[in-house]
Amino acid sequence: MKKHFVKIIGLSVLSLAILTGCAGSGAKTPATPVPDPTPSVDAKTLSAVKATEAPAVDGKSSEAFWASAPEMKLTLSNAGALQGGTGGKFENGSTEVTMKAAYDAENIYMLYQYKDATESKSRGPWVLEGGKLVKKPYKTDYEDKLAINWNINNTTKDFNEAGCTVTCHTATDKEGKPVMKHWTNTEGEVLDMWHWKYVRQNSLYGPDKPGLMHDQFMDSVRYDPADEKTKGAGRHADPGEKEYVDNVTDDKSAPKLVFDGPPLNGNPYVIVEGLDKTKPFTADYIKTMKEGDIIPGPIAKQITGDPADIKAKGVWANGVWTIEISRKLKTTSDKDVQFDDLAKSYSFAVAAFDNSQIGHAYENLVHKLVFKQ
Ligand SMILES: [Ca+2]
Ligand SMILES: [Ca+2]
Ligand SMILES: [Ca+2]
Repeated sequence: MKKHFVKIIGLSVLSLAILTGCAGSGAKTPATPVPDPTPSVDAKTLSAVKATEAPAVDGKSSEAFWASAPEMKLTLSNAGALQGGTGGKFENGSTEVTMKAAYDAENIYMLYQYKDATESKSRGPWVLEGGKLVKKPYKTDYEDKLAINWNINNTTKDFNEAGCTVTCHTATDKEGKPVMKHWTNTEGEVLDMWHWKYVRQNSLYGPDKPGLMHDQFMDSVRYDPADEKTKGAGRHADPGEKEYVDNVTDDKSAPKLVFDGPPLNGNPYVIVEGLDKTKPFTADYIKTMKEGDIIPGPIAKQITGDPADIKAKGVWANGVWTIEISRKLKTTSDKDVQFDDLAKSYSFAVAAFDNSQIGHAYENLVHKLVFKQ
């Protein structure tokens, strides 16, 4: 009885955090968390089936095992309310995600499908406007993204009941404006964060080859407005190479590179180093452009190692994203969830970003992945 009581108190505190934290300040209308109507096992649990073939990670659900894998649906909402409504649009700030999972002796595979009316494939591009090159702001020109967080070794307290809510904090930036940041509450609490980024990583090896889902983690580093190094608070890329640089000169007045020929990666809004042919940007290049022409905002890197553990490919068609991913069941990094006991369940939570750097659609829920034997 006592234990039950403590749990209720604990969850009430979490509910309060939901109201006052992530969806709270900065939002014009604080979002009211929707009570979870006694969820069935199926709504909360994703069963990974055995993959009968190694899938092509191509963003198409053409493999036979995907047709028979059970689906789990989850609703992400409140996208417009975050960070003063600066992004995470979707229709009414909400989208429904259908998920499937499969595995073989080596890998886990996942399939996500969700509605997004816009294929947001530019990220701060340079655009010729009125004869001048203008760097578009992230507020209006950003990529689509998807994130999934896993509780590494169940280190993060209350994540398995409440999901990312426990990591969401309201802080104040240098100008005194409220900002929302993620970090875990205690040292040693670590989440594995898989972050798919359409522009920067989907076409890294060409239009028809798998790209990456950026492999990151979240720890307890707190946001301190006086310390620029804590801008990302608890969010970090897995140790290794940085996945991109901005295509700007040091004084930020012009692009650094332009394509020399067609964009071989398939997306004209990103230059992939080592794949696309490029030449330095010069003022003369503008004479070859016409009004509305663009120069990519980011230069993406074909990274390897710890931050490159997850293969992914997203394809947008008719207002729906289909994203297929693959990761080894086990890696050697302590920044990664290890699916090393297939009899266990693994808690995760999902968020989606529509043309948005920070604001995202999310849920105040957590789900469990189990492996069907
Ligand atoms: Ca979009
Ligand atoms: Ca990793
Ligand atoms: Ca990781």
